[in-house]
Amino acid sequence: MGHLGVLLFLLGGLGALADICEIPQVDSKLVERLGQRLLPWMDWLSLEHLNPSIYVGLRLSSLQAGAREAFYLHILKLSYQRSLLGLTFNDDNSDYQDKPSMGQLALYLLALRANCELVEGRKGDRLVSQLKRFLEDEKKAIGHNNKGQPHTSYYQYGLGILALCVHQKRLHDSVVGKLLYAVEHEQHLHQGHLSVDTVAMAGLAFTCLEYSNLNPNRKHQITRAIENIREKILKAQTPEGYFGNVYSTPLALQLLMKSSMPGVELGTACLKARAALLASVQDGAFQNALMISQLLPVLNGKSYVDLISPDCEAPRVMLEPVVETPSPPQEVIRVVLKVPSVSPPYINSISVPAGSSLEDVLKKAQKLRGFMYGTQNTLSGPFLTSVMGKESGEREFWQLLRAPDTPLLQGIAEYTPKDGETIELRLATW
Ligand code: B12
Repeated sequence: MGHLGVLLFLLGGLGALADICEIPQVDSKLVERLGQRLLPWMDWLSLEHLNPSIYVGLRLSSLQAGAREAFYLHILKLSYQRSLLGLTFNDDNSDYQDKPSMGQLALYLLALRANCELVEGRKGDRLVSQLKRFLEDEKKAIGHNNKGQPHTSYYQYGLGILALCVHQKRLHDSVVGKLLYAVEHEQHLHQGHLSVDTVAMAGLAFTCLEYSNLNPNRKHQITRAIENIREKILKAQTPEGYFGNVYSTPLALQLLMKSSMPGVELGTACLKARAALLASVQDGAFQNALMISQLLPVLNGKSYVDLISPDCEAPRVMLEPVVETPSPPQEVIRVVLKVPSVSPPYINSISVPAGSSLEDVLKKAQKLRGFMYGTQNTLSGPFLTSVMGKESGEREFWQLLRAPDTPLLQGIAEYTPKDGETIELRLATW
């Protein structure tokens, strides 16, 4: 090979490299600061606040919480098994409502796998059957003609398939088929615009199935669906570099990472997404524990699919709790709170200290009378379920917007309105 040949060969090699989605290491102090935000959550041990996603995120990260982490898994097991398998001491029906949902059960199974456990034995079999039953029910809700919708969401449907797959539990082709259909006929996944989170989760489930070859009859369809999803996600990249938005980028990267797409500048797209993510981490955009738990694996080059064979011996840095210094008293700001979709419509200007969350604004408005709201705790934090006594119905939700028409990217506990801002609560469908 002449000089020119060598040069072309090297350039070709570099080009091929650029097609692979790789996330180079990030500053370890930045990662540690993110991990530290999870620690207070690990002291919150009621069933309502237990969050298997936090455990999964930590185990797939470069960080550990030592005895705290082990204790957290122990409590997760006690609480989840008790409420799922009915191993309660006072067996009344009152805690029925506390039963974990399909997605929560799936995350619990991921947490077990993150500790290198496989669901086995009588208890394990019952958990697996329960998750399979959930998926069968959802399959029925979607229906033979695929016209229906799952009771939960396609996000949870994908999560359920992924969790069984990392435990090498086989699902009927028809259950996988519903998710394949939804991805192929995108409009079934969402109304309006693409939910990058949902397709990324489906992609993670399919990647696990492809790797484990659990549904050989669907092999080609699965491979095509993964390609299709990768293309969709790449198309959803914003000028700043996010796939979808800042909060869907971690799951999108979990899917794209380590993959390659011939003829596509995947490497460049991923580096751009990484840069955008790091800038927003530095800006403090990652306060939510669930979001941090989806991001930490990415910063350690891992994805949920790695739970097929997790590395439980990998060295991880011990997290030290930080002592928060109380912030000095803040100036007062005014936020306009608006609820046009009730009659009579509600509008009021609320004064709160700068840096208050939207939840603080809602609390203050309620205290001042004339405003009412209700929340339900979820793995993402408090979810607004009712406003002025009006509960959101089936496939409805109380959407949070900054006037005139910008949906917020954070929930009521994290969003901090600025002085003079107008926040609208709008009953919307999804
Ligand atoms: C499906 C979904 C929805 C559905 C939920 C309905 C349903 N029956 O499933 C709908 C469309 C209603 C919804 C609404 C909102 N969502 Co949403 N949602 C999701 C999604 C795709 C999956 C959630 C899930 O099933 N998790 C798995 C199960 C096992 O966990 P879970 O805790 O039991 O699930 C419940 C909660 O997640 C809750 N929920 C859904 N979204 C949100 C958002 C917040 C802030 C909270 C507190 C709760 C919550 O609904 C789930 C079902 O009950 C996630 C994506 C992701 N990466 O997590 C985004 C996501 C969590 N949502 C997000 C946002 C911003 C919202 C809204 C605030 C948007 C808005 N401007 O109004 C609203 C919530 C407003 C409110 N009333 O409090 C962001 C949160 C980012 C962050 N910083 O935390 C995410 C990450 C999407 C994104 N990439 O932007 N969402």
